[in-house]
Amino acid sequence: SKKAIIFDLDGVIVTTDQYHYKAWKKMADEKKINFDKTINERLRGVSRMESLEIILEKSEKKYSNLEKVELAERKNNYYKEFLQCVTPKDILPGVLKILHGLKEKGIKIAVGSSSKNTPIILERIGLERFFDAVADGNSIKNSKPDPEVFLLAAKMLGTKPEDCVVVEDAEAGVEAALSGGMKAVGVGSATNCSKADYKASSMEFISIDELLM
Ligand code: B16
Ligand code: MG
Repeated sequence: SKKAIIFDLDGVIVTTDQYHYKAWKKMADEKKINFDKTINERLRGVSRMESLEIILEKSEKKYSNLEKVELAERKNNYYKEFLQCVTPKDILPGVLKILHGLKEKGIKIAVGSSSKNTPIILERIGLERFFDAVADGNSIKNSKPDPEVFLLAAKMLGTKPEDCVVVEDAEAGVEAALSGGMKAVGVGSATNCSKADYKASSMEFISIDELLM
């Protein structure tokens, strides 16, 4: 059976995915760039600058690198304002039960997130000292679908990739897990992702035995 579970953060542990959407939407509206929930689905698990590039596909204006950095910073400032109202109530259904159950069984748990805001979010939801390892956007060069963040988490745990299961809400994250040689469980938005080894609409409907398949 598997020895470690690596959890994505936004959209798996906590509902911050809606705040990413709101913050990008505010920036896009100000710049009169078309942006909607369908385009937003492509941003799940993708880094901040790569997300901006996807949004700018709909823009007639060409932005310089400096302007792009400014737009990304503007979005991140909006996002950080939304993060100030995040509390433990934003932890998604079923998550705490699974996390405590895994701990009781002595199974290692890690976070593998593209987000540079991971430390702030974990603090806001009161889980900053809960995980055996945290790999995030601050410590990687290549974001999902590259497996770097999950391979780093496995290394920090001292667990071989083939003994890890990743829980993801993003297609890019499922691909990252598989290309890192790990199993992938798709939840939420990733329920549509055909490549996932196992799928459930919410963590509420996954048992520990199913995670350890
Ligand atoms: P930041 P995850 C990802 O987090 C989000 O899904 C994605 O929408 C976001 O662009 C990315 O983090 C970077 O976030 O701007 O906070 O560094 O799903 O990998 O936990
Ligand atoms: Mg996610």
